[in-house]
Amino acid sequence: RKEQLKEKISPTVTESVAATTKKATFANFMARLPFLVKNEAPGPYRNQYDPTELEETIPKHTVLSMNSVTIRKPPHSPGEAGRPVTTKKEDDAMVKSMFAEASFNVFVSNLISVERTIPDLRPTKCRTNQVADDLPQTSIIITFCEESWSTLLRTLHSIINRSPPHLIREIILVDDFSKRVHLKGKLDEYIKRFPQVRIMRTAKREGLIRARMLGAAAASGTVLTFLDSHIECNVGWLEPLLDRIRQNRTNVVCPVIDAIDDRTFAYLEAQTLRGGMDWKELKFEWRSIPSFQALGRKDQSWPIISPTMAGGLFSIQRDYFYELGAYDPELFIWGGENIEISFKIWMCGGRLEILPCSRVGHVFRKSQPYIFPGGAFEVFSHNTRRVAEVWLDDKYKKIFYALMPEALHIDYGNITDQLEFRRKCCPFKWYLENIYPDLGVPQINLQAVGEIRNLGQQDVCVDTLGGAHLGLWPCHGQGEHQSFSLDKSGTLKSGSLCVIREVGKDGEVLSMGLCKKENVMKFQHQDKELKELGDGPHVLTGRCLDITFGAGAQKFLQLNPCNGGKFQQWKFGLYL
Ligand code: LR7
Ligand code: MN
Repeated sequence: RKEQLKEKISPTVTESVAATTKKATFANFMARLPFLVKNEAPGPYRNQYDPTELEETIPKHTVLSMNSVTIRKPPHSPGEAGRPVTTKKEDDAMVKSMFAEASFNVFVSNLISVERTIPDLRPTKCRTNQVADDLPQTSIIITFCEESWSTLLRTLHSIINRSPPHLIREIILVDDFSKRVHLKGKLDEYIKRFPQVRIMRTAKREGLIRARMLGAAAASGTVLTFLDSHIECNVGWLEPLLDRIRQNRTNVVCPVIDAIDDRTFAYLEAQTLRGGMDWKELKFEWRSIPSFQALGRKDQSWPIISPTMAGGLFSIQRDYFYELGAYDPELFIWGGENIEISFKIWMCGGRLEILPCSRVGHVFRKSQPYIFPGGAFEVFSHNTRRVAEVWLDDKYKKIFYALMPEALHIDYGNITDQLEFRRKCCPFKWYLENIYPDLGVPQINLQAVGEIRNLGQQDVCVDTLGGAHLGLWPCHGQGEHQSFSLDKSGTLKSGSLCVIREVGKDGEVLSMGLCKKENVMKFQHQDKELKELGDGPHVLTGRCLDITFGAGAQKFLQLNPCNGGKFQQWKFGLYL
């Protein structure tokens, strides 16, 4: 009955037993690697994954050698084998309030053993693939901010139980200025049972990027392995990562990230995908593996070349991390660093891969439970803008701004050091052509974006005035009501609304309205002027956008006969 159940939950368990008879070897693994890499000669191989070891039996030897306290589970412990956990109706209120604490189901997480079993979801071949005998040791760095108790402990136990002890130099926890009490003395007390676990605390909120760098600076392993604080490492997760780095120190490798459901904590198999990118916000996205790349893979256990990484889970040789300039230390709190390091790795001579034989589950959640000092949008845009300014060539930078003109108004600080570093790396065009040829470059239909500043007056900008008639206001550099775009056909927009002409009892006014063909205005932006276009392309009416001065210091935005004067000259924030 137990066997049947196992099979149902994890069909791979039975496959692993079958695999013992095959005695497959993988000695030529490296020699048959896909394009782009010169790897060092493979070393002496040994089968490190004993295919006869079932998931449940693997923790034992490690637990003993770690002096860990063995946690005894009740016979029907919830969530075993990665099954979903459901709760009773009467617990709904509790579930809801505890959900708010972490943006995942803390109530359910607390019911599950910190040493629960999870299904081994590796491609079958992984059980017999071999890795080198002399793998480098890794330091594991986990930063956390306000992490829940049970998820943090499950993270730790899963690492310790499912990693060969001699491969872990140390586990460094970096508490990024959490306020929750369980993350103080109680945590210090708990980790005493793990001699290899240390905790560092930041003196102020640093954000995950700088917190990771603090952890890295204290690490002494040959390899650095970064992990999130709500994960579960799966069987044999570590060896393939270290093996690949041993083969070439400039390989940077990620596990496949399985999903731990934020509501039920079910451990769910992730599709085998690679990391991609969306041009808007330079955001990481999962993408399918293109056929040209799939062809280069002999079987499902082969590495997947990935243009970008998700960010949270990867191994990198320590010295190489510093050769790459680590992370840009001016990236704040959360976001952007994953794209930064991905670009860096590829453009500065490294290689980024996802290894299907290495799997780690991560609790995917829809929002963050901690505060973003300064505002989430501001922090994220600051980071992405830095990455765009440093790593995108001019042409591509403009695409970024065309898709995210709001970013033009976000301060991104000084990037001199980053630009200096970048000089020794390949152009972004090289990355696009060689590493991510299928990304595609969006066709941008815009001429200019950003504020529209008058050249005759000091610090006067066109302003939507929040929806009333279009007017003028001192330039504030914050975007919003002063953020416009002019497309190639001459339509002037702010957000999704267009500049339109309305004739009312006070005569003609310019305002913002729905972009209907009958009333949108069109402009030809030439010699700094914004010339009104009449019906049909290139028909000028002879009027230009102008400032009319009223009684006192009153200024109005109007269309007047073009006269080449200073008040009819305008400059956009950015020309594309
Ligand atoms: O200020 C902070 N300080 C921290 O130490 C904010 C966060 N953190 C910690 C946090 O406790 C967690 O351990 O940093 C880690 C990541 O933060 P999460 O879990 O709140 O966010 P996330 O899982 O969405 O983070 C993803 O994107 C981030 C962008 O900066 C990082 O790259 C994370 O590493 C990344 N996580 C993953 O890649 C896991 C897989 C998710 C996907 C796709
Ligand atoms: Mn996370």
